[in-house]
Amino acid sequence: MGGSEITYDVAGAVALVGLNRPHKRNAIDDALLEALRLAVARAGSEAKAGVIFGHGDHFSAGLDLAEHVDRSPVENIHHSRRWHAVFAEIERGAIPFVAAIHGAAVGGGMELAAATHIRVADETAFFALPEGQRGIFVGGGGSVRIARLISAARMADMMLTGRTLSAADAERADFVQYVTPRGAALDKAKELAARIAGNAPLSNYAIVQALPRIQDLSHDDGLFFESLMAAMTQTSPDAQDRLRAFLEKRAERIAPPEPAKK
Ligand code: 1HE
Repeated sequence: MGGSEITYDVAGAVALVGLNRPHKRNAIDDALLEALRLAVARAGSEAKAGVIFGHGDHFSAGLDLAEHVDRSPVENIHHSRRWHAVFAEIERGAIPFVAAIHGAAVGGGMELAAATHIRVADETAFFALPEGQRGIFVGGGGSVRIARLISAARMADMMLTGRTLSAADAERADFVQYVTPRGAALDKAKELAARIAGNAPLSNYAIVQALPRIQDLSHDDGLFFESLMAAMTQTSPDAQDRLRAFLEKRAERIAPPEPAKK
């Protein structure tokens, strides 16, 4: 697909989108971004959930710094807006995405992960925002998405001091939702994506589209929007079938969480 900078596969109902510039630590250049856009659009039409992961030893080293040095200010604005458009297709597109992260997820790599809906990191994962050291600023939506996930205070700390977060730090900071042993993030992400793909498509769509928008509304408007979404989903044939399945004891029961490992 669009050269080899992205790999694309579908396994069952799950699209697997792999960043594939391992020799450059999956640094994101224009070609990779365009291939990512195509892969995300294809996933939205062919799959019910997607996983984004990195080939090689890292998730992504962020912006391709070699390509970046030659841009004028106006070219920079257009470049940043292209990142915004592609990441918006992930965050508010047709299907939910899970990021499987190992090694570096830095700068634009962390911004890409922030555009997905669930982040799984293995123990080797680390997160950094070296923009301050590089003399630049985030441009892939991080000031909105990362700041909302981990707080603007934590993000400022990372950008100003170069503080690096481990997988465990990132989980404590609410950036990462699952931490796995080394090498297990992709399998866990696939397992979660397969589970997500089994949900009612309209509920998944409402979660992807409505939930982030509701966070941008006032309390009262948010509650009203919620009622509209509730009415839309709960009167769908899919919901009626699934509610009946529960009442007729054909649906899976909710299991309590597994006891924590000692
Ligand atoms: C790159 C990039 C890159 C590696 N652009 N070429 N991002 C950064 O500031 C992160 C910069 N990268 C690193 O700190 C390290 O490369 C890593 C910690 C990610 C990995 O270290 P390591 O030892 O495995 O690899 P390496 O030897 O540093 O790099 C291997 C090659 O990848 C080398 O190229 P080579 O031709 O000399 O082999 C590196 O130059 C190349 N490489 N990272 C270009 N980022 C929308 S705005 C977003 C703003 C940002 O993303 S700022 C953060 C940028």
